[in-house]
Amino acid sequence: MLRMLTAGESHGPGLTLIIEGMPAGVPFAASAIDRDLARRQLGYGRGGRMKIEKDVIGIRSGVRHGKTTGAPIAMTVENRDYKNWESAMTPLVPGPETAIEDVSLYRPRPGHADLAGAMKLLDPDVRNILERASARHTTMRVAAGAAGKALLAPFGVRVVGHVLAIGSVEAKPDTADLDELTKVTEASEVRCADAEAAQRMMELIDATRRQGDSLGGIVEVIAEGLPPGLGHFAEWDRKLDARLARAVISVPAIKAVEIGDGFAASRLPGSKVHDPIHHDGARYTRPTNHAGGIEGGMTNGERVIVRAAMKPIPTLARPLASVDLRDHSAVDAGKERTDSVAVPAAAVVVEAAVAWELACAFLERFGGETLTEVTEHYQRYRERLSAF
Ligand code: EPS
Repeated sequence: MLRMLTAGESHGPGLTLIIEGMPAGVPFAASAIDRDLARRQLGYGRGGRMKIEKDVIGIRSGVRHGKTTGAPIAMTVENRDYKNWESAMTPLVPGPETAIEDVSLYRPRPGHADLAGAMKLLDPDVRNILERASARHTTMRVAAGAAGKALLAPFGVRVVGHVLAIGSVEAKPDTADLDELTKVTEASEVRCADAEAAQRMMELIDATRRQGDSLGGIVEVIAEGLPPGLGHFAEWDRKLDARLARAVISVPAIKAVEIGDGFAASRLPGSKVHDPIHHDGARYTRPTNHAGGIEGGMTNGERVIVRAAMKPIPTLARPLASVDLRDHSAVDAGKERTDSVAVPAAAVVVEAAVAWELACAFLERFGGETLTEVTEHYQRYRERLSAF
């Protein structure tokens, strides 16, 4: 079983990820992780913080000479901004020169974790809550996703995320080819495969930023090359769609998840929703993929398609009404430096969340101590499947 844990505050010394259960012998390149970390940092609408940070992975254990060893993999990313926040975030007891009120935040932002977290901890200073609830920690979700991709890559599995909407602007990408989609998406400042919509998205972001406001959007992740039978039909917590939904909705600001046609399927009759079954002499084929590659909680061999809706970022340059948690007086919500739109970054984070969950399901199905054993289990299944 693969498992992982992340740690780290937004303005603390750095971020940590520990992965356990990765088989030995998986080719594992820091450069591939850095590429995904850099993709997450891009995107029109990001704020000043991304000019400070340049996320670079440090591999501390579990990888030797470019391959996993079977031991826990520990990875770190430094927060360059920490040097500007040391008095606020030092793990040491602060000296008399630190004015605690200056490094605390008492004005919760509607939509952020601030108020619910303050009531949970019964602490009027929301600093401890916002530091951990910040989307900064998604850096390590992306690193975990890159590790998941490293496990899946030898089996020809690809996972690609892109932006389908920002605010009211919807994209209509006209390609289903993953190479083409990837090429256009990687060249787009909003990670959108529809160039005309991308232009309108950037105009909308500019106008929204001028008004001190923020925007959400919709991202889509496509996974290609998965064998059938990942996940399980038998029990609620082993269903792959359930696991993907949990992984994706745990990404900050994600409020809804769809598999395949999702909500739209509820408005159509069954004859327009379910994908007919054919056989071409060599394998089962499906002329359509409304199911998004998952039936009965298992992959069916088609592309897995997951969409996620992101709400607008809660920190607003023109803040909403709030209350000072020390005396309950009416105040404007706190405003820290922020992004106005992080949907392009969310496409990379959701891609990583999906890749990680698929890697977990893959290893549960074909598990082994080494990549060689996993490959043998996978190939044996493929042989049996082709005769089925
Ligand atoms: C965030 C606020 C901003 C974002 C941050 C998430 O940070 P800061 O308060 O330092 O300007 O840039 O995202 C990241 C640092 C990141 O790496 O994605 C928030 O409040 O959630």
